[in-house]
Amino acid sequence: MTAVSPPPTDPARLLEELGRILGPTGVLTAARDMDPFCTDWRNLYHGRACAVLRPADTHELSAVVRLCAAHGVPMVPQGGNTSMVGGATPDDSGREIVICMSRMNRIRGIDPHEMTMEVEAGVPLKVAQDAAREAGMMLPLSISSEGSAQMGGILATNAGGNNTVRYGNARELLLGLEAVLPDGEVFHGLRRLRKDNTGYALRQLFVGSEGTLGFITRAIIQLQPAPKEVEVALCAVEDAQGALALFSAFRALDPALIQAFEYMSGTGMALVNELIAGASLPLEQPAPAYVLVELATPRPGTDLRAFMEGVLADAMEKGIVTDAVMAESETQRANLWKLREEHAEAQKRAGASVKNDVSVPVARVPELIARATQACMDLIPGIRPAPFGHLGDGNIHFNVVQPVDMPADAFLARSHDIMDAVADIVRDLDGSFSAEHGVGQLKPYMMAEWRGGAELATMRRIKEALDPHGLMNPGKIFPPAAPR
Ligand code: 2HG
Ligand code: ZN
Repeated sequence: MTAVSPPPTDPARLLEELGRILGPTGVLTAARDMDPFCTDWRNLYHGRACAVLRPADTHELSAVVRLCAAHGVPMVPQGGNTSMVGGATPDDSGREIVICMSRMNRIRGIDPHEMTMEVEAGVPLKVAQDAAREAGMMLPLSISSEGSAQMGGILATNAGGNNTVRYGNARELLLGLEAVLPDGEVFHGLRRLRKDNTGYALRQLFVGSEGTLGFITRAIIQLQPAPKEVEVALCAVEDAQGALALFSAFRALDPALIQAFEYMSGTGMALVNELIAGASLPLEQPAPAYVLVELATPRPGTDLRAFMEGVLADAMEKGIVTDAVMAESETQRANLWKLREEHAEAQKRAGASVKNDVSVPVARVPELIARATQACMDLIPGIRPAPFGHLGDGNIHFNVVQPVDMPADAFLARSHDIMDAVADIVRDLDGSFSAEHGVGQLKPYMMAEWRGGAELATMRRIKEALDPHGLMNPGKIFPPAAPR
């Protein structure tokens, strides 16, 4: 990779010029104003920035990127700052400029005939979901951080979440894209065509690029019809094998109905129950593991409830499910989802934890969970494995929480031992070390081993072609290049 350019010759002049473009509220330089933008959600990374910029539209962004590029200043794009891998946090040199997309937050239109929505990058996912719902449709992407996570970051990281099992990842929802390239030029790809074979699908290059190729500024997203019937159940199972058997039972009958199929460990659920206000397990007994399944259909009169009851009754008869509860109201549905969505927050409150956002072929999830649990317990006695996640698409958050009596620092010092032990098993099961959270600055060291050879070399060539001076989100995705 090309080395990052030297520091700007005249930072004061640069800031003055940036202020002229963005106005006084568009440039933050006081440490207390910049702090929230320099620390990640997990509190793993504490950077320093030369400034935080808040452009209001593509035109302003393009102008400031052009200026930063001319001064050789590295730029860190930031949306809702919800990265789990430090993907939006600057380094600690104080040379990087964070460019925050929050002011570019307009929904520019919803087309009911095409069933599309045009959004700016800084629109929070929840706001976009609500707008789709008000228009009688659905934006089929749901993640725990949807109140804060923004559409630009969601696309830049190809976020997945709870509905991937049915609708795919963010990539699959994308029809058109506008982006600002590392030199400030605007890439105009805001088309809404289902068929458009005109060479490389460049818009997809930005999806999953984690801000290393430019700034996503606007996008056209495919919506879906609003569901007319929705059913949610929480099921107790003995283990992940039982969870997989239940998934297979639903899938065999009608895979198109499965909106979400989520796995939770007994340990993780106990933490949610204990540490999250208002969370309470609506089953008689705690279980070793749980499934949250959501079915939905846009067709009224389907009697989804009878269908779900039938599948669950059969699974109980076969001993696959030991107990289950189905939501009977919108409030109950939200309460069941709360038990799942608060897993990350509960684990944060439980002490230090190590996250492994991994994926394997769906049928191998039980083996992943069994083997990784054993490996972690062998590594650190008393460790609390609390795996959970999107079983329906094979993405498990194999997270482990520190032993109760171990100092957090001592536990975190073992992070890479834990990550490597889990990664060994994931590799053995033909999986990926980064399923939906991305590589960020947490995992670049794994790239050479997992995506080495032609794959990483091709990525480097694309990066060098678009960002020859390495100014876009340095230190993310790519491991430092070996000296030539
Ligand atoms: C989720 O599925 C998020 O809730 C967060 O992807 C997962 O905390 C995590 O590891
Ligand atoms: Zn997830």
